[in-house]
Amino acid sequence: MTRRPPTDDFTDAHLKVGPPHTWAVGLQAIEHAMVPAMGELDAERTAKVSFSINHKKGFDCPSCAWANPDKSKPLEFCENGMKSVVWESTPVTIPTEFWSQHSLSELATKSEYWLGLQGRIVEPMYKSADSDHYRPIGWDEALDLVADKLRGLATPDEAVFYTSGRITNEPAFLFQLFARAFGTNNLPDCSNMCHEATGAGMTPAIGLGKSTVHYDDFAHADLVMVMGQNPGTNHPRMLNALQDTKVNGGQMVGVNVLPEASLMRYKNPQKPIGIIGDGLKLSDQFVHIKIGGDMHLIQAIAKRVLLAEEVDPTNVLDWDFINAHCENFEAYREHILALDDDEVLAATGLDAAEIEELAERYLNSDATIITWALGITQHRKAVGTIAEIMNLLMLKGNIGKPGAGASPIRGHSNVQGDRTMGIWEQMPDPFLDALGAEFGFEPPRAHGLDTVNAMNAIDRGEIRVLFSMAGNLIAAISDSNRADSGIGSVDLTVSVTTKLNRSHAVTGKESLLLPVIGRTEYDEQATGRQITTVEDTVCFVNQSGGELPPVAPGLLSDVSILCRLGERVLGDMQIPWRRFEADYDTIRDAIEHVIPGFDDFNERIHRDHGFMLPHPPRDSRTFPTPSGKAQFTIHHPEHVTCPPGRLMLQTLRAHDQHNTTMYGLDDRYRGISNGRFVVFLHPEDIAELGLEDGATVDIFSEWPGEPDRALRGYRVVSYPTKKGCAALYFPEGNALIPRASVADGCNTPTSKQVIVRIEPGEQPVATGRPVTR
Ligand SMILES: Nc1nc2c(c(=O)[nH]1)N[C@H]1C(S)=C(S)[C@@H](COP(=O)(O)OP(=O)(O)OC[C@H]3O[C@@H](n4cnc5c(=O)[nH]c(N)nc54)[C@H](O)[C@@H]3O)O[C@H]1N2
Ligand SMILES: Nc1nc2c(c(=O)[nH]1)N[C@H]1C(S)=C(S)[C@@H](COP(=O)(O)OP(=O)(O)OC[C@H]3O[C@@H](n4cnc5c(=O)[nH]c(N)nc54)[C@H](O)[C@@H]3O)O[C@H]1N2
Ligand SMILES: [Mo]
Repeated sequence: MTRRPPTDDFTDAHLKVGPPHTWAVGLQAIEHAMVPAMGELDAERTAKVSFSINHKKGFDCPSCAWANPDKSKPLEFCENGMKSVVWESTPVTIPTEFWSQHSLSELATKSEYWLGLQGRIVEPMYKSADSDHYRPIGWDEALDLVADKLRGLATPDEAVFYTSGRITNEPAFLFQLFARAFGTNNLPDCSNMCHEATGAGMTPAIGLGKSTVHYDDFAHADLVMVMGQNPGTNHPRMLNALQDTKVNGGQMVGVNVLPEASLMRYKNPQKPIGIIGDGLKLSDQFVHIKIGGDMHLIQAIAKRVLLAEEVDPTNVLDWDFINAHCENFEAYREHILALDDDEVLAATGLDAAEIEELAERYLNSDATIITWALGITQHRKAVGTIAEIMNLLMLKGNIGKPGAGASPIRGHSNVQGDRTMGIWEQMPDPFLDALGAEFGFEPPRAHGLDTVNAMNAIDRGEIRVLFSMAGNLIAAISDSNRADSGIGSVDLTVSVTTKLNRSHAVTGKESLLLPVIGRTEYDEQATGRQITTVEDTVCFVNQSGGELPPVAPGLLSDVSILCRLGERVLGDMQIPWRRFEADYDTIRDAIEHVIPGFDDFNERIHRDHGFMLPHPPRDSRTFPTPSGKAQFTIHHPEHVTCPPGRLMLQTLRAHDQHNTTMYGLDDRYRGISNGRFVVFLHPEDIAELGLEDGATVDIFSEWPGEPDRALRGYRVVSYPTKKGCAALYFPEGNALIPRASVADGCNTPTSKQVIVRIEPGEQPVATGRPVTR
């Protein structure tokens, strides 16, 4: 039963708004997961994908980076993981005539939903500089064209090599090797727009930017603080871990601008108690904070802890930990004790009793985990906020002890692994030294371009080739209209991809689409079937190997494309591209030589199917900072206030989307169905703006010296967001985010902190894309 793709794009004509849910995941979630799967795949394909997802020998779920429990349940997947898998393994493919029927100009008017529904791309496609259409091209011709363009550049820095966290370790390692052997560190990735602040905030504190917890720590925590994260939609299997915390007597606190359903109650679809009854209460306290108030909140808790220590100098702080492992405590103490309490209340929008209650919970807990995601990382002061989370944890020795730790929850399934593999525009010298020694070349040392800087360089006409390994940079980056107009200056854009997205419609002068096999499909090479590997958010590396036949003959793997290109461009260097393509074990051998922690890589992957990477702070309380000690660091919070009549806007994900991919048009837990062009506003803000629930509005953002950015025709939805804080969906919201609005110290767009003005609008959005000028 194969569904045919729609010819018309969607509209919001049948949008329905109901009350938000107060619980997440239950029987309905399983139904939602299975119905589309059965509808689009044949029964055998469905059974195969659902039983092999996230199993030791199956494929790694491409949806998110959440960790697997040690013993997989019979069905270790969630509704959203299943949607992602069905979306990829659909048997719908794009017929050749599609490309002559639809020009790029037309495709550029379509929504991501419509583009993705057209099905899998199954032949390499080429658009020449004088055409508005793609046409089929052979693999050899396509790769020769890329090689010619790269070899013809005046300098390697005229090329940019973008990666999305969809790709697995082996292609990621080869991609950065290719870029550096070619001569550039221009390796921006989705992480620049995502958790960059996490690495930048954690590394000065503990020497490393990765989670200090094991999966099992959730079961042993006294307190878990879930900050700026919507687990029910974006990491649904994390609710199982939070359930373990609660069942074992621990407490949970949600800190968020929105009362997300999954922070309130959980009905586990894989346990009988989840199917009947009200499910499990999760948050013992919900802290309804203002956008950008988290640094003030963390400092206020720290101040309360330090004041308690003055009363009882022996029992509050973990002096053993601080004395043995930390530096700079006294300066930090002095700084925090000077915190202005009134400023805290204004910046957080909380009252003193709420902060006191949370501080008491922290004081009384012997083992605290703080988790966070984009509600913490996409703000101007994101880096400092994360550093303050580290300070707070260190006060009570919550690093490297059971049930405790810092737990950034990463996004893409392998975004953390890609970074480990060297996807970063500023990899440190020890990595570059080892890479150069392994392959006999001198890697470039000057830092390359991150995503914001790469897009700015594109705007200035400095980039000739943009090569994207997965992803949808044009839709994901801030300032959509600048991205759309700037990209036309690039000579060639190349996209290695499974399905069609906006970056394939809004392109450089010439454009190539190189279609690949997906994670659910097997990868057959000269020495037999290959596996690749991924690293999850708690540093566990596991294998991934698909079991479905590729959706069409003639697709290549990510690895094959890179090896064939490497051979063409860098054939005279000592890099064994052909051997790498034939046998991925040889790529893993190279990774083992270059990257610490991958000893006996092949043996452990083939024998045990996975292993934990070393993490000195977590494993032995050793800190790879310059002095060998953990550092208390000092940060100054900023209370960004909106001018009168303005609101602070965040852009976030609906339940039926994966970043720029739309699986459907519902945001079930928030009560939205059949549409996307809504702006969530607090009822009092609606009244103060003289608007009404359901009104049509235009939304503007302002930036000094630049014309207003606009998003027109949105529908107002009265919602229990924090007063003064608005929300609408990404990626459409990128139209409002000025390119220059970035986080201090890591250049991440402030996707959750944009000041906007909202005015009555005339026309509701009529097609799949809103008007943005
Ligand atoms: N199904 C699905 N899964 C996904 C993704 C997907 O799109 N779909 N994306 C993947 C990726 S790449 C990532 S990075 C993650 C993203 O995972 P999340 O970070 O959960 O993603 P968002 O939807 O952006 O939600 C951000 C949350 O932060 C809150 N928030 C916003 N501003 C603030 C603030 O100032 N303070 C506090 N305390 N809270 C705030 C918002 O209300 C919202 O609940 O999910 C990954 N998993
Ligand atoms: N305003 C705003 N902007 C944001 C965010 C936000 O919250 N607000 N979030 C940011 C975040 S956290 C992230 S991570 C970025 C996401 O940025 P990206 O990672 O660039 O975007 P995705 O939508 O995840 O990319 C999906 C595309 O990957 C390709 N793909 C999927 N599977 C495969 C595969 O197996 N192999 C290959 N080769 N290609 C594949 C397909 O072309 C698919 O369309 O967006 C960022 N932008
Ligand atoms: Mo992300």
